[in-house]
Amino acid sequence: MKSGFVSFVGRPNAGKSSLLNQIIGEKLAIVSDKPQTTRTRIRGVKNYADGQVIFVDTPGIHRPLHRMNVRMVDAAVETLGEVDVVGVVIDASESPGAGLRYLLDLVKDTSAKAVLILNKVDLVKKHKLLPVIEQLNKEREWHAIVPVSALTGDNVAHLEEVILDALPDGEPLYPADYLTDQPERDMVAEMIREQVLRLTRDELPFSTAVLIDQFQEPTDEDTMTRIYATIVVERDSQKPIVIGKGGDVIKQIGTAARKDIEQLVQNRVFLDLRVVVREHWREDDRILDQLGVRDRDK
Ligand SMILES: Nc1nc2c(ncn2[C@@H]2O[C@H](COP(=O)(O)OP(=O)(O)OP(=O)(O)O)[C@@H](O)[C@H]2O)c(=O)[nH]1
Ligand SMILES: [Mg+2]
Repeated sequence: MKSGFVSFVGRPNAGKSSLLNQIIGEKLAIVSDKPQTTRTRIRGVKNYADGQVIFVDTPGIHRPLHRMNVRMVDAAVETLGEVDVVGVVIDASESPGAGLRYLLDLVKDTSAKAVLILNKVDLVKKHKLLPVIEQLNKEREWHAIVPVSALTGDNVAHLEEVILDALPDGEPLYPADYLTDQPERDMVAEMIREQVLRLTRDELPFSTAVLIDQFQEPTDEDTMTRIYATIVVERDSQKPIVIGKGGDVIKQIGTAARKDIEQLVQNRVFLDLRVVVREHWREDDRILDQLGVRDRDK
């Protein structure tokens, strides 16, 4: 039997969370077309006939301008010294730039086996992929280079084989029915934030957070799951954007998030959303702790 940890690290938007979800077959991490979506590490555990893999999704590595972003990047970088395999996820449809350079330098010193994952191959013509592989092959000794599409699932099973094979011998570290380290409450907050990301633009996605104020499990008298949540924004001017004309945006956020949450909790959900302004919350350690923008292991 094999067992161990693999972290997915890469630039924002490379498709790390999509890949985690594709492998696990459940939506463990929210995904958006905006960068810096993931803010914490997210574990997903998968069992195979010959082993167990703990996949760790991480926030995208970027230049941090706020305290929150320092925590995010730290959470990703820390995994480099803790895992057995590092999956360096690269958006193969993007031309290489300074960000990629920084990422490759960062993973240079990891003692973990490094697997280069070229994602989004559904967007790239094969003949254009080969020079990219050749170029990146010169960068370091890769344990393997695996092109995949996290979106279509193309070649993902092969990637899983490569990862499992690279892990040390060992017994499973988690019980067979263990899926993720994320508490349900956190997943609910993330599902709401995912809809905020989907329905807003510009600075809003970056300066929004979601706090769960109350999570009422169903009882014999009240069979609904009742959730009260707060959407935090940074400035007064952002509040009306999240709420929308006559409340239409927040209504859309609520309706869409509720569908996902009902799927998650397997029950009918009453969802109450409010919006509050907390200036500079991205610099506020107390709020960041509350939001779980931190290492869950510490
Ligand atoms: N065409 C295509 N799009 C993809 C693929 N993988 C991810 N995407 C899209 O790329 C965008 C970013 O995906 P995420 O999974 O959120 O990326 P991430 O690396 O987790 O991003 P951060 O959390 O911001 O670091 C989303 O719009 C995805 O739908 C892929 O294989 N093909
Ligand atoms: Mg992500």
